[in-house]
Amino acid sequence: MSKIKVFVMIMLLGVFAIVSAQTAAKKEKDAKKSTAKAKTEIITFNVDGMTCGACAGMVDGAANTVDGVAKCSVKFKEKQAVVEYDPKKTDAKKIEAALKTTGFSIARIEKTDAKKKISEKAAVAKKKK
Ligand SMILES: [Cu+2]
Repeated sequence: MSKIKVFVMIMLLGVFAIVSAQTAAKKEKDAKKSTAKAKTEIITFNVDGMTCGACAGMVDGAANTVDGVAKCSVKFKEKQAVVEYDPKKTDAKKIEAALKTTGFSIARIEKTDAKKKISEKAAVAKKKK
């Protein structure tokens, strides 16, 4: 075998090693994400002053700037922002502070670890309307 062929083979092996290492790292990251998801908490804020979907988008965007926020659902009609977060990475105070940067009036309503409670309350709220 010529020196060039050996060189090319080594290069190919190197590229393969890098690609598989990256794939492994990505898998690990995804696994971490899913385990983090299992331990999230949900907090609901009352958001006063929103008038349209764009306002809700602003609040949603502000919540998502916080590291540790997994999900955020903002409904301007209900004047509510429901934020799902990883308590190991962030807390209600930090999320509240981020939401306040939008200029809307923000007030913490409740904190619960059970998603079920939220959906039950949402169902009750719907019935009232
Ligand atoms: Cu608006």
